[in-house]
Amino acid sequence: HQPIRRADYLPPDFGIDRVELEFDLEPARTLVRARLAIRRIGASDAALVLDGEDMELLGLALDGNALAADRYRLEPTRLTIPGVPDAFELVIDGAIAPAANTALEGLYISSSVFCTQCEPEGFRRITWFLDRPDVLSVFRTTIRAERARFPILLSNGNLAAARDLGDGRHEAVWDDPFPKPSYLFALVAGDLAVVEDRFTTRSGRDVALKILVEHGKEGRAGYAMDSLKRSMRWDEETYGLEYDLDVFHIVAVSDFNMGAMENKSLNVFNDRFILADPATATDLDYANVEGVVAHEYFHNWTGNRITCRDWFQLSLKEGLTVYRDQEFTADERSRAVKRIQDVRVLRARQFPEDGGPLAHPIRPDSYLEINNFYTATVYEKGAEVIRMLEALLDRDGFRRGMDLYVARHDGEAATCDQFVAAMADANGRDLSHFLRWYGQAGTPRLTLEQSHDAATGTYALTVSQRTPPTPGQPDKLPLHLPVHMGLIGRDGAEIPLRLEGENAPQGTSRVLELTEASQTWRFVGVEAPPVLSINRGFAAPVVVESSESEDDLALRMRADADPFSRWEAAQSFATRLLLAGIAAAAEGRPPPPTDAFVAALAAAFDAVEGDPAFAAELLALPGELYLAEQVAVIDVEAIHAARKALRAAVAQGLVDRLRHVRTGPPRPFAPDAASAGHRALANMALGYLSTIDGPAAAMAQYRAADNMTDRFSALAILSELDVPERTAALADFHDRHAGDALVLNKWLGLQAGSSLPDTLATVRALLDHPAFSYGNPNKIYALVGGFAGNALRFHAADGSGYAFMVDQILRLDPQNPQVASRLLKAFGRWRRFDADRQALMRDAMERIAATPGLSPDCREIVGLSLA
Ligand code: B3K
Ligand code: ZN
Repeated sequence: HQPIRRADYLPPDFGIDRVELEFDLEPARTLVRARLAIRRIGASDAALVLDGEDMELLGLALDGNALAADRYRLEPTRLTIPGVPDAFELVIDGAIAPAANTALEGLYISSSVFCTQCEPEGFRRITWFLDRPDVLSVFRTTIRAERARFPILLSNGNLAAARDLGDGRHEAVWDDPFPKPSYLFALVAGDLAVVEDRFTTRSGRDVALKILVEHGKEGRAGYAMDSLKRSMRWDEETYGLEYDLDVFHIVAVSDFNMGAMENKSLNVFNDRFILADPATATDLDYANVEGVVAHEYFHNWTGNRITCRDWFQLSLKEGLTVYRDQEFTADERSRAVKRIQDVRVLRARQFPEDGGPLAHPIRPDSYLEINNFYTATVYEKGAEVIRMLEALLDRDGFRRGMDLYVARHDGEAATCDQFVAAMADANGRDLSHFLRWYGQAGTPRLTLEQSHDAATGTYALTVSQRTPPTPGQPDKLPLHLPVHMGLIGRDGAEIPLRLEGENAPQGTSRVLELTEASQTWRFVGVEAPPVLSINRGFAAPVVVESSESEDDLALRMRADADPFSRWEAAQSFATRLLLAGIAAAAEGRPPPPTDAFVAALAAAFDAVEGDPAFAAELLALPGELYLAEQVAVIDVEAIHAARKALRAAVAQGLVDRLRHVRTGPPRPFAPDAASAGHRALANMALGYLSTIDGPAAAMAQYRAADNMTDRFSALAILSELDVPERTAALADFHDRHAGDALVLNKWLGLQAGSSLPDTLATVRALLDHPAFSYGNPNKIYALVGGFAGNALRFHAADGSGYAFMVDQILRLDPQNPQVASRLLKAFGRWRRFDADRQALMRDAMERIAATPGLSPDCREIVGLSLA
């Protein structure tokens, strides 16, 4: 396995204009015939080299003539045919074994349903092909299967024909008129229930919407359908982008490596992102269903109509589509709360990635296995880069850029450069400096210098940037980024912002453009030293190193006009105390005084009465992963202890307010954001109060709850307490939901994430529980992944957590390398720990590296991690 490099990109030697596929489906052995209309591009006399893996070749015919074995060369990953004409038809007969496909790439079976996953390189497990995203073809797909077991036969596009074959089998033919790369191909066949609705596009196209789920789960597809319709409307209203076929299918399957897949008109979903009802789904599940349904739908334009030239451009579609789904949720729910939640995720997952051995730019330069690069950096930082363009060009300018991008590249496979060029050209801007974001890894750090001259009423702000080195990139260049800021007076009022040389103030919140290593801005008409509010809305994905006083933080917590910055001020204040507490815990000293913070939090809390969702975010202390990033040497016990101590102090200090939150009449369940906000705050209060009152209230809520959010929140609180109620509630929850895999995954995950000391023993025992299975990625992520995310127990000082994870990874790698390699990333930050843990983690990874037959997926991650 040689690394693939971005710089080596060459256009294909051949195009495939038309693909006709015929499937004779049988779980053990499926026959696939591919009829390809191939045409040489350019003047070379290159041989035709098709990708293909894990298939049996049954026959090859070129323009109707069978090819003898000496006319081609078959190797494990490719099929080479030299001396082909400039235009010809190739017919390939092959056989595959879907029932034996445990990697869940290509054609496989999930609970008796045939389904496919072709992105990024799964199509080459279905037939031999130019399996690269810059080869766009029109597909016709014929599916034949036994009618009783597989009454539903689906592929991309419109149904062209269906007939009975007389022998208990039937056939369906699907035509997709839009040229697409092979990674967007999909096929589904099985016995599924159909939930139907309709949508009329704004130009009057009547679209049939069909969501297919396991029989009996029809009642859990309503929220997904509603989300789909709202997404379709939103894309029309926000970007003028309409759906383009007469049918849109979503199929929910239970065995799926990731969240979902945007195959043209036939999205395939992990069922956890479709199924939701009050008794089984939490508010978070509802929000995830909405977000993922929207994300996959939005790919129809950003991904499918305009696709990627090569996989290095993955962020072209993923960063942009994440940005679009974030904006959809912001419009549908609360913009401030959505921003806070996205920043939390970015800081907990992407910042550590960007600061460790797996750091890579949003457009990577090389890979061994592209599946390893579906990362928080490509997705979430990629979305932040798009968001910065919006901040720099403003909303209208961004929309002009999107319009030009679509007009220029519809029907093409494009690059990130072309996207940025469309943004630049539509706005008459030079964005060449901005492009550095695509090539430079690492999280920039901003430092600030401020001065105020009372005599002239001038306030000067100097912002400096520095990006720490990352593997392979020792020296970093300054980036072009928006500095979204405002100034606040001591009275809490926003100060009008007038830069030196301007005739009049331009609002109270503005976006400055930082392009140099260091830049200074002077504001006039500033009578007294102001309080700076910087990186409002988290406009740039950076760390701001600030030494703001506690008084300024407290002022911003209650008075900053930007709600994100209010939350951010609270997080900064809490982080400061927690870092002091971590140092104290490590040295066995008492924690620092918390009165000033608690008072500021109380005032900030009082100022947001009426927005419970936001109040809940204010009360949520920085997480352990985030805190781990802020210290020189990670001490998981000290982090856990410090956080626990601050939680207790906040509970004591805010006890009256917390109790007040818990009063009031019960509200009937509704999944909307406002109702969810009330539950979020009530459950946040319950968690704090349990540190004072013990388990009784949580147990009472657990028993009385009429929805999963309240029941599961109570269970999560109990699961952190070493009390008899814990055991009782966990047992009850299991029995109540026995047989419901998605709910039992929550149960597995909760136990795997518990901070109680016997967690590893529990997890080991659960490996043998009927609710767990190594064949299902959701269960693996819940139990084994849940344990890997349990910093306290995974990093147990005796190395038991590491040894356990190595066993699990090695067991999974041969059957599903994608899942194994995701779990392996848990070892990536090993250099941040103390010497003993470093040694244990290195030994663990070396054990993996020394395993014969290790997948390229795991080999790449372990290689990068140890380098
Ligand atoms: N595009 C797919 C991801 C495919 C990942 C393959 N390992 C889902 C999404 O981002 O919408
Ligand atoms: Zn996506």
